[in-house]
Amino acid sequence: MTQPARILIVDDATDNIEFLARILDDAYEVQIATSGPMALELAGREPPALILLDVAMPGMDGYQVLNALRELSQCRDIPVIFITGHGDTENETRGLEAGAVDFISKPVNPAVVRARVNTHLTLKAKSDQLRSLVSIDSLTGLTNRRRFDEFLALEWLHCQRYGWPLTLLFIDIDYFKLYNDHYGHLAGDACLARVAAAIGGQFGRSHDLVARYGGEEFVCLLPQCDMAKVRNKGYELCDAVAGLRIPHETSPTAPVVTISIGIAAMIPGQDANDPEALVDLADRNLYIAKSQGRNRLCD
Ligand code: GH3
Ligand code: MG
Ligand code: MG
Ligand code: MG
Repeated sequence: MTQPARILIVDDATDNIEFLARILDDAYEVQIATSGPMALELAGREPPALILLDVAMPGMDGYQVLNALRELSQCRDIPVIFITGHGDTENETRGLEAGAVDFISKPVNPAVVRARVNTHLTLKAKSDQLRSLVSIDSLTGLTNRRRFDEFLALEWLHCQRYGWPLTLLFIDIDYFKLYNDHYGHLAGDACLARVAAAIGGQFGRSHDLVARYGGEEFVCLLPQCDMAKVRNKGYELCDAVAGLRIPHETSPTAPVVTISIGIAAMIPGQDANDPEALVDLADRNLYIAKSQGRNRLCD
């Protein structure tokens, strides 16, 4: 059985809260906040599937709460429905412009609340599904280049803000053109998928990102990692791929498929101003690993 979606109701008036909660609590898990700061605290800790947000609240009003939510990366995409005063067109327009997905006027009609909540949860699930489809490489099942570029840009800013180092491993299959020439392009595709799975299988931490960067090139982005550990990870990756023992008769390096790795580590904003510098450095080190004989890493 799937968990019911969690809805956060934010309102300063307890009778409003009780009324809304009663409408929704048979189909959803309902969570309550009686002020803006409390809503931000709850949503920031564990983002709900949707937020019903009262506009008129003392202290922090609904618009301020919405703005603050959009500043939190984990809350940025939560659909927010405003609850506004009866026939209050000005507030409704302002709410939609501020990024609310919908508004519901008081006095609240139970059927309307249920229908709108349901619609927005369905839309959100569909857009999440689409987003994951456009982020995945279909041959290998790894994150694709497009998503990697987005993730790298965000991670770069994040590390820059906190002064944390960011590490990139740039991986390239050795003599893959010769592999295709000898075994055919279809066998090449199958080989790519197996190598990708072996690389992906070496990463368990949820904040490490492994992606297919292009053709037979892969990248691993590791936040907050010291160089000794990163080097070790690089050796493990080389061993994992060579350990697949995929025959490569025409490779001058070894009779099996191998990879080479270039490593770069930088403190964003201190060592360089943009993330391309990190990719460039890893790529230069990859080139050195290739020229030193392949099936190795260089940092
Ligand atoms: P090096 O050791 O210097 O990296 O040599 P290499 O032959 O691997 O390098 P090169 O960049 O010349 O060749 C990469 C090859 O990867 C060429 C291309 O046909 C192949 N390739 C790229 N994408 C795919 C793919 O999706 N499927 C298959 N089968 N081959 C691909
Ligand atoms: Mg109110
Ligand atoms: Mg290449
Ligand atoms: Mg290659």
